[in-house]
Amino acid sequence: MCKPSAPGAAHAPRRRTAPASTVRSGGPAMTIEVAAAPYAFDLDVAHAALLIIDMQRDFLEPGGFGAALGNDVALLRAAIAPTAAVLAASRAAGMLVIHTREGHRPDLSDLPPAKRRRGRFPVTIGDEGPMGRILVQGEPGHDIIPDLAPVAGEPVIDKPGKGAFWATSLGAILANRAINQLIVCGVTTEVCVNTTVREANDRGFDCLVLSDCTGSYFPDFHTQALRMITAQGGIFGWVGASADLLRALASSREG
Ligand code: C5J
Repeated sequence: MCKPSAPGAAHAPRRRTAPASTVRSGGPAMTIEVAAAPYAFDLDVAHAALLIIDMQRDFLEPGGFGAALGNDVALLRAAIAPTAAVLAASRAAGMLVIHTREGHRPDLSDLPPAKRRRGRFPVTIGDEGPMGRILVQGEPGHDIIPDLAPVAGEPVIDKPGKGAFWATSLGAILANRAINQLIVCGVTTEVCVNTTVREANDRGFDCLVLSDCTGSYFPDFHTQALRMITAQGGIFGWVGASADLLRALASSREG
């Protein structure tokens, strides 16, 4: 049983052999303890993936769709530097990295009319926006921001909904790689991050959400969305800080 531990509290990560029940296939695995709430997360690098949700130009860049709706993109951009550090460390550790993008086919055949109508905005999904057609695959605004661009071999999941599992091949990709833990970064905390974590939880994944690698246009939603994850003993998963994950990954590299 892990002891409660505060994210951000500096300590040397402990290594332990994971019970076989925490591993989907293969034998026992070495895990590294990452400080988190509501208690430490036992990271099993060989069976974990970094999942970066919707770090797209339209949500994060000044002049994108999010900004055009009057949102302060600086609130989301604060997550870029910590996520870039986690991305680099995850690649160095050989962890599977998966990126997602919210968007729709150019013919909009996968865009539910209800989603298009919602908000009664003057310009909406599929319309011409500041960075091409809004949330349409292939348009500049749909791209992942350059700081977090995927590299060859990293799956990019195009998702038509808020959750990354719905109507995508994410579940199959994770099953084929025997992944049972997800380190989750991205935007926005209360929408696509939260929806994906809930989907993952129901599918049996342990999720560690990094508080400083996620963001919302509404700071109170960010705080409450993270609280919802860790409430009731971690009803949807764990919340930690990137510094603690980086420390744990560094310790695993040291052998
Ligand atoms: C939203 C998302 N907020 N990626 N999308 O519409 O969270």
